[in-house]
Amino acid sequence: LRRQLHSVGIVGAPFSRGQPRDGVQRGPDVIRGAGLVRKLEGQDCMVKDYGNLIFEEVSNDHPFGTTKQPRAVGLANKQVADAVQRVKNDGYTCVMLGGDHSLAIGSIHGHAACRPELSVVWVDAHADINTPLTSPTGNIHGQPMSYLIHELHNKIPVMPNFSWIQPCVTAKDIVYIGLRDVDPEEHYILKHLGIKTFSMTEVDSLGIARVMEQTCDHIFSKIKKPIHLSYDIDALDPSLAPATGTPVIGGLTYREGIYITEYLCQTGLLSAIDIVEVNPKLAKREEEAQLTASVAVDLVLGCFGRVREGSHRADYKIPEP
Ligand code: 6HN
Ligand code: MN
Ligand code: MN
Ligand code: MN
Repeated sequence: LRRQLHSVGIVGAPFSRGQPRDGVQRGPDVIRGAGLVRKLEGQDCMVKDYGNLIFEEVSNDHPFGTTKQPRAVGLANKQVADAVQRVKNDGYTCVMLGGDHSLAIGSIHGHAACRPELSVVWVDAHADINTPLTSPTGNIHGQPMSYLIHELHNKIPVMPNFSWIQPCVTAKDIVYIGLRDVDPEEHYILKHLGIKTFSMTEVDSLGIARVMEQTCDHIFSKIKKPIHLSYDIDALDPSLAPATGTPVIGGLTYREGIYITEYLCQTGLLSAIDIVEVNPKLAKREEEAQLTASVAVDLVLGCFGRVREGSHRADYKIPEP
């Protein structure tokens, strides 16, 4: 199998205000610490690490209705959107390292500014499609999709620091994989908008290979569109990714999780990737933090040409004695 060369632009987003648990802001550094850049370069990727964004403290960030810390989340996401747009304009496939999943608002928004026709593959135990008015928790990491979908625009109140956000994805251009903890209001929204979902039940019944075939049939039904892959580490089973804020039993195996990335890579259309919700502070032991980070690295490697059968350079020759 011949390797194709990828150019990868990495943006760290050390941000936690989309949910209440401290530590997820250390995600970018623990994922880098597990060897991300070195391993990508080891598989012949051209890597530019743009470093971490710097988020200012926001004072008097009182709730808007029940929604917590809207000003901090709105402001941070504007920075993420600008950064992702820059990475795309520089010609890289963008990897945004979170941080909590609220950051997908900015990542998808910035990506869509450069690639308006994009489709979204959302790999997660959760649907993250609550509106501010349906959210049972008020945590914005459970809401990002609701701000981005055209069909939900009239359900979204105007919140402080959110006025720059315009819906940029259509319900038919979204596929979910790995769902197993969906709130009733979210379930209604998914069905009402006819969004394609592969819950863990479909992963069980179809197998991950047919899930990926059908995912691509769905998003490429008309034209080949660039793919935004938003990968919440809690899609994986907690035995593999224990260091995360909202773990749910019964998740993707390592092989299923990696297969998703290998399959999307070989479409040649992966254009931006989020890896979010790695929280080393929630590990019971240091090994749990390291396991979670190294699985996160393996997901990124799968997105950029790593194949389990192995590979070799096009010009390789067996040495002669
Ligand atoms: N995540 N549905 C719950 C909520 O708070 O809206 C959980 C969200 C989890 C979000 O894991 O990115
Ligand atoms: Mn999740
Ligand atoms: Mn729930
Ligand atoms: Mn999520």
